[in-house]
Amino acid sequence: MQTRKTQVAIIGAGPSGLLLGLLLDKQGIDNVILERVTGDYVLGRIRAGVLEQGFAKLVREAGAAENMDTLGEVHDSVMFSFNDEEVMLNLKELTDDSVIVYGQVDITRDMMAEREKRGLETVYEANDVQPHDVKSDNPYITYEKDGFEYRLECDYIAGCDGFHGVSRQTIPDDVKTEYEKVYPFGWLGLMSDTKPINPELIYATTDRGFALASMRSQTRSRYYIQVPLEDTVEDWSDDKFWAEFKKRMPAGVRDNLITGPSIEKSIVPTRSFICEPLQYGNLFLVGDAGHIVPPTGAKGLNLAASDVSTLYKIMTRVYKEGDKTCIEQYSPIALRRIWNGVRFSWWLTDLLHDFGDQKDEFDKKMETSEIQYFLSSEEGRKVIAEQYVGLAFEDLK
Ligand code: RFL
Ligand code: PHB
Repeated sequence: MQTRKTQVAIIGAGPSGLLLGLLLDKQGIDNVILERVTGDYVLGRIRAGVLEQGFAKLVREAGAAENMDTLGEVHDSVMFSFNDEEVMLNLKELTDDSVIVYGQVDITRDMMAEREKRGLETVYEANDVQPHDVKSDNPYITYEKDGFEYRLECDYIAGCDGFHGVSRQTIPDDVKTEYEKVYPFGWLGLMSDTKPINPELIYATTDRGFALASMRSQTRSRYYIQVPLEDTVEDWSDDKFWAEFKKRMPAGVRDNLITGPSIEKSIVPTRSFICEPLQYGNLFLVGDAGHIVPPTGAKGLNLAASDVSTLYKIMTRVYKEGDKTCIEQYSPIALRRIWNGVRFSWWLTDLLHDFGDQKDEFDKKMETSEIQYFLSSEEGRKVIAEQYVGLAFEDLK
């Protein structure tokens, strides 16, 4: 067994781990990332597309924003539609803020490249990653790579290993509480190299179910439709997807749809999940490792960013000022913003999707009435817009 040392050991080279690693490095804090799969595999996961300005600011601070700031598109508005009725939310007017459309794959690639440029170590294809003694002052991680066993000693462990990672499992069951809601549908996503149907994103509610028109650029579209949980990608040929998607777009934009071969198609289940607390001794859960939201409000990656922001400020204080008491602030600060994001995603998911038998005619009338109430007044639109662009990050005490 070979033994090595670092200050912060990071498990997972997704956006959370990479962003945290770059920020810590900027503060002179040594870190190593252990990732289970290859870099190419990480980049093969097509996920988020909408970044809050708070996330973008952190990426700038991390020194990986050049492409995002030149290729990312600033969106000042977002459209909601209810069958054929269109409602535009002008984010800029309502909040003086906006979002950036730039793919998770691209931001991940940019951060990987920056990490490599700075010579920071990422161990890809690290197997059997296992944190140990996380309650002690000398935690360590064991892993296997290319047939050799390693022991990575550290001061702190950042569990950035996503929903299925090992970090959360390290917190004993009698210490943690997990809150979960599983929704009765999935999202079928299709990516194609075609011009987007509309300049702004469209969140569309119809009698046939929900649909979302998003994009990665002016030549690449990302579209989603709500599908039954039992459906598989094989049930959906490209032609079938395009026909159904078109029917769910509002009449005013439907005819702008340009179709083409899919370059990716996948189905994701939808759920809300939160683990409390997010800190156990010297182990911290960051991003999807500690919480999941349905994609409706585009909050998953953005919540990961606020976790990273809090943890990196804490680590900076620990190493620069020698103040270890602040580590207790991680879980309460991170969770306050997470619960807000979870509530917003749950609310939008509830109002915009078809819940089939789970909702009766009365429930449906209540849904319509609630969304109309919010969208018909400036105050109501503001409440939606300020959550969509993202609430401010909380500072340490
Ligand atoms: P990730 O991205 O899952 O990365 C975790 C990494 O950890 C590795 N790993 C391990 N490594 C070592 N040892 C182990 N035992 C390990 N177990 C796992 C994994 O291989 C992986 O590389 O978590 P992270 O970094 O916290 O990032 C979270 C985001 O990926 C996620 O929240 C977003 O993608 C959610 N999301 C969206 N968020 C937004 O803010 N805006 C959006 O527009 C948005 N759209 C989406 C989304 C998620 C989607 N899916 C697929 C769930 C759209 C979709 C369709
Ligand atoms: C995406 O572009 O993939 C996307 C955009 C907004 C969402 C979810 C996903 O709410």
